[in-house]
Amino acid sequence: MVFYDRRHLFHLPMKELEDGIWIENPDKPERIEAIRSALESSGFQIKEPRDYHCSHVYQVHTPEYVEWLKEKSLSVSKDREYFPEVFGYDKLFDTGTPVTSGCYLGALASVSTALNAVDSILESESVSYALCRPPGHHAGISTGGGYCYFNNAAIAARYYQKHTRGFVAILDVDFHHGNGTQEIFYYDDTVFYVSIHGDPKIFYPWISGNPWEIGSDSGEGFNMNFPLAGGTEGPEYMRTLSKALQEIDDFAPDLLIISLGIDGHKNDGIGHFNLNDEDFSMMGRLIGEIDVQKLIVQEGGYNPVANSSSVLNFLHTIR
Ligand code: OKP
Ligand code: ZN
Repeated sequence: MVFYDRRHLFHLPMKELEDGIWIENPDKPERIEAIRSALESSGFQIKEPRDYHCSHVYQVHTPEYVEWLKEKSLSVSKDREYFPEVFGYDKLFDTGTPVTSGCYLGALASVSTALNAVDSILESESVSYALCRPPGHHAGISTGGGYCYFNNAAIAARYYQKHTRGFVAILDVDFHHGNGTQEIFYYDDTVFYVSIHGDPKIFYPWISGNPWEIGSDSGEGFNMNFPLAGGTEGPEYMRTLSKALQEIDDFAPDLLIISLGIDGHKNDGIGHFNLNDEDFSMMGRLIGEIDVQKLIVQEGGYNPVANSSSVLNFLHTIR
């Protein structure tokens, strides 16, 4: 089942500060609208989600952060955006993630999209796809960043556990390391976070994503990072994916959440792998070999054309 919420259209970030220069913000509504219309034309039925009480957000994020974002967002005027002035002393950790007038409600709708998909899983759907925007995997316990405000996948994992007490694995295949998801579950042995991403020595978010970050205390061994070089092609990527999937299979989760980014596609302007449309078919096929219910949560992917073909391919092969 596919879930989508049109309220993401009210979140319209304008600019991002990159290396001291203002550029156009790549998190455009079109990246998601392209996927939606591709899914519609190939016969997928798309459900508009119902809303959930905002309390689910507090299973992951601190009240201080959520309240701060709400107040800032609801007070910024429609044609403006708020950027942190002093980094390290504000609740957004980078220069790409402005507070817009629509970001709070948009981020809540994005969370709802993921929670609706979890409900379908609880009602025994085998694979569900949450077409989320804004994305979530960079959002940490009390910080936003990397175009992310609330961590959709993490909130979905907690919501699932609330209903089942089950074990959850999160496989993150976005080009960037999901520092937020890693942080949220770092001390937790009930959620296994596994990520394949561009080497953080070179690529955003720089602060995390190394192989020695393995989790801590009871979470030790339940966090795993597979950094890859820029330019990585399909065959090497699939070898790494197979290793990651073997680890997930050993963990034997009750639910597998896939943080699906398309920014590893060769035509994506933000990520730096060399994957093509067919590689996303192969990814879906390999992941589908694990016999467990699956929740796919959309993360990055900035080329509308690559997004739609790759998501279609991925959804056609996963099971
Ligand atoms: C979000 B997601 C700053 C560059 C920041 C942000 C990339 C965010 C990616 N000089 N670029 O994981 O797709
Ligand atoms: Zn990304």
